[in-house]
Amino acid sequence: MTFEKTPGWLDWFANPSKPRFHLPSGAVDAHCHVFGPGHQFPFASERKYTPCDASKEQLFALRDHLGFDKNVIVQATCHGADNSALVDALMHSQGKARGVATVKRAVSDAELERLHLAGVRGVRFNFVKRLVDFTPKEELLEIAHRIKALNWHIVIYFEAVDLPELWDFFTALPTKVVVDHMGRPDVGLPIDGPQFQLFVKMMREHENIWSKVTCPERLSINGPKALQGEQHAYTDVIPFAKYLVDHFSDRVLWGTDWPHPNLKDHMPDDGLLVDWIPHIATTSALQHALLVDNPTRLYWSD
Ligand code: 0GY
Repeated sequence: MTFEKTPGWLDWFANPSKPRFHLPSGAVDAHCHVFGPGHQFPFASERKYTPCDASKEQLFALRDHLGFDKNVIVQATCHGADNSALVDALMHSQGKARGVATVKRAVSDAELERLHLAGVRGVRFNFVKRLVDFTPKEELLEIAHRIKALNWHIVIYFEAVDLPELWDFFTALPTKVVVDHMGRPDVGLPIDGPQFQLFVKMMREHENIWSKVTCPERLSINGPKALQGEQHAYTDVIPFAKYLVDHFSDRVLWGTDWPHPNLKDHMPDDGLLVDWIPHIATTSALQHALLVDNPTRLYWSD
């Protein structure tokens, strides 16, 4: 089957630079995706966008080029609850990838067991309205209790403006909970203002809640301007990510978000994204926690 990309869709950056920042041995890219390829793993009929292809081979080549040791591959919404492309990537990773799946309430125990054997260690609940249709919270809670038995965790994706309404649900989840992209703060607002501090409060009061300090290219208002020969880009996102790394160093993760779905203005050079890391994790101890210890504990504890 062939698919027409969503008009204006930006393809991933084909020749990323070699990072100047040397990743520590054992580093994990803890948030990335595979898309199709569509002829092998068709995109879901309920998808809100049709991406370019981004195969497991291309992901593994990027991993090696950037200097990562492993990947955590997160089910992208364009594949709905069909985890075939994810499972195929995990099975071909030689133990170097773990996964976060999307499942529906009707998923069987045998299917959960199959996903576990392939390397899945979590499920993703998505609340970003432009990406998914609404799923009733009681269904999600039922899934949460079933996957708890497998010692999996839950990845949640939402916009910062929706946190007040979702707070009670998130804070009642029975597993470890990992928030995508710092809960998508508006980085034009002050770091000590009510929006970001509500997120900080959730992490402070709930020690089961972790955060990915990811996606400066998605959250930045300034954009990549400083990429032109400057030291680093996305400077407006740095204080937010650094705050979380400094305050919750044992509950933060970092990932590229390759192949960067739904970027409208520019596509980042993944090598330069890696060069952003030492600006948010400013000591080798913090870098080791962020890139090695935390993801290894969460995804490779067995
Ligand atoms: C991300 C962010 C986005 C998309 C998805 O699964 C997805 O479709 O996660 C987005 O559009 O903000 O984490 O890759």
